[in-house]
Amino acid sequence: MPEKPVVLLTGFEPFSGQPFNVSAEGVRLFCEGGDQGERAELSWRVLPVAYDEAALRLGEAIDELRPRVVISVGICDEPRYRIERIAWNLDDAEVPDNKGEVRRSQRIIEAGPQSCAAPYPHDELARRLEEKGLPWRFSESAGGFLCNHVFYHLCHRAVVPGSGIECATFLHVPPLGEGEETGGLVDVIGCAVDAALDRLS
Ligand code: PCA
Repeated sequence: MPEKPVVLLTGFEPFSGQPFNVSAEGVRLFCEGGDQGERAELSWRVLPVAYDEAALRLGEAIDELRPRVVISVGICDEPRYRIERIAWNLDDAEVPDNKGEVRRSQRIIEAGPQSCAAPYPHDELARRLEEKGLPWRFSESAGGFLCNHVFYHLCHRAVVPGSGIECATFLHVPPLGEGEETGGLVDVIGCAVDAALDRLS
């Protein structure tokens, strides 16, 4: 039997004084729910909301797990799911990260391209969300904070020939409080993983 593809999902720790970040809960619940266990080897990590450390942790997880699919998840302040398609080589946010670092107008990877298109079947994910009646939109910017930072590192790494990563993308999800119903979120993550797995060669 061929080896199951490894799928890495990441969420974030809380930030800006909030007690909870549903992105971490979402990836955990999805992986522990085990629905895709037949098709893939699922792993999840919670990334710190700190510029240098987040990129480091993501890189370590990729080195360790050698995933073919990586889907990163973070919260936004919209009441719908945002399918991010482009990562920008720019840290630019007013708010400090969890280590107190503020970055304005700073390139993420000095020699990297200005932007990176995520290698992922976004239209296929959109079709699945539409089918389930989940609210969504495409987005061409994940902002200037940690979500775009991680997304850019991910895309930059994925597009290097031989990276082993065939599908990578970023999902922005509505914020939910602790204990609020996360059913929709787990569904969305499932759609995102399925769309990627169906695309693998
Ligand atoms: N959202 C933030 C960082 C972590 C998260 O969940 C963002 O949109 O950049």
